[in-house]
Amino acid sequence: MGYRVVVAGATGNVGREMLNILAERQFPVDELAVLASRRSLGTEVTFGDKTLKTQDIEQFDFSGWDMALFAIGSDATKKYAPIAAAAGCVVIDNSSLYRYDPDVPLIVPECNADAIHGYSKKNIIANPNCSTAQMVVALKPLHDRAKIKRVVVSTYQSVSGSGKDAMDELWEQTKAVYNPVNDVPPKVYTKEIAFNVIPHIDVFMDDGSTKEEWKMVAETKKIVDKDIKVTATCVRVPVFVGHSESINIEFEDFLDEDEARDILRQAPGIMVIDKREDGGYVTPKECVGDFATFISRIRQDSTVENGINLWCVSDNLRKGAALNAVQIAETLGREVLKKG
Ligand code: 2RA
Repeated sequence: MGYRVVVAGATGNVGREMLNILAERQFPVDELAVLASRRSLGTEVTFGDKTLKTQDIEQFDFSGWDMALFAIGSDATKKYAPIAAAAGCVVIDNSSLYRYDPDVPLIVPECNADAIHGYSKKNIIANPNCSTAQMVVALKPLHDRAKIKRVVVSTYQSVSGSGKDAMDELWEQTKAVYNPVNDVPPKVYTKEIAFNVIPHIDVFMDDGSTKEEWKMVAETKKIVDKDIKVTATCVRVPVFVGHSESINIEFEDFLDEDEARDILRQAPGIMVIDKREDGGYVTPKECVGDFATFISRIRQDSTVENGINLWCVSDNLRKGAALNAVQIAETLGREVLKKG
């Protein structure tokens, strides 16, 4: 016996990946409902070898459904998550709405699966921000061995993190560079993204950081350890899918680069590709469609007493969103609901 599963936001980048990954990982689905806004009503989506028509989330009755994977943004989540939760359907939410709520567990299964038992306070579980998810998968095993004091991270985030319109904008602007007649002014972003980088993701905060950078700090503290100091600079780059991160880590205790590499090699969800030669590292193009968080360029930072630098790449639609949400669903099923 399996689960009655809802995917809300099934026509978006993340919603479609949720369906792909539920099928790829053969999640025990007895029945599946795919929901969308009225604007996308009736759109067909695929789940394995099946084609399903989206239903109107406004009219949907969540009672009797085991779990709902939400990829509908914070505003819609604010309206529908409490309705689903009150109907007894556990919500696994990809928006940022509940991530910082003390009554809602924020889960990356490789890091803090046990925290899932706190879901029953609101019947909601939060999925982290994409740039946080891939980073904490690397930080947690190293923190367990040598206690992290401080993290300095620079991200190189793909446009799919902003959705389909941003991917179209990159594509059209890139084409226009070779065909100047069709000037494509910025719409999703504040500046041209083709052949450019933009040091601004989400809104600016009072201290000069952006909300994306604040999220990485707050979420790392909630998932790994509240005492870790994190400072982030989040940058949008002209890549379609795949977030990259340059991560500098300072530990309480010394950690040799070879031991760090061995720890990461054995850590769940991580693939180490790290050779000090041409092509001995991962780039975003190579991570697309993969479940793994790839780690390269592991090396001592000799400018501080106990420092390590590394390069981290992962498919932001997968580990950064849909895969992590499905892994939460797997953990919920295995550890809590125990059907199937
Ligand atoms: C981004 N992390 O990359 C944000 C939301 N997905 O745009």
